[in-house]
Amino acid sequence: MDNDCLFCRIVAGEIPATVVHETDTTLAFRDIDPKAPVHVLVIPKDHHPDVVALARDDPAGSAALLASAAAVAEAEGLLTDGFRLLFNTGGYAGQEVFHVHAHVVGGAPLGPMLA
Ligand code: IU
Repeated sequence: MDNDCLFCRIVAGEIPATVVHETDTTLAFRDIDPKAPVHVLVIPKDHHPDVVALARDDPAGSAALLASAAAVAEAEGLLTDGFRLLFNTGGYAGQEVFHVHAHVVGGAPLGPMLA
């Protein structure tokens, strides 16, 4: 755990979040500033700064994160019409929280790309 990391502190229960899915290694919770009717963040409980580090350092954790994102999409009713699964990675992409997180976004037509 990184005590300076917001998402590590959510995993530790120190900061509240609306949790929608949890496994031994992952946690999914609603984004506080949703960009669509459904906007859930899916994270590994272990700290990795971005998806590149996760893929390099924890392949099993990468697979678990994708499986949790798929479970969230199904539970949120997104499989019929589709959804977006997105990892902002680094400054140019606008990554703000440096604990890897998958955005599961859907529930309405999204257009070609998130703003
Ligand atoms: P990004 O991919 O790092 O840009 O996304 C960070 C997301 O974390 C962003 O959509 C925020 O609304 C969201 N978020 C949150 O859900 N809870 C928080 O306490 C904070 C940010 I700070």
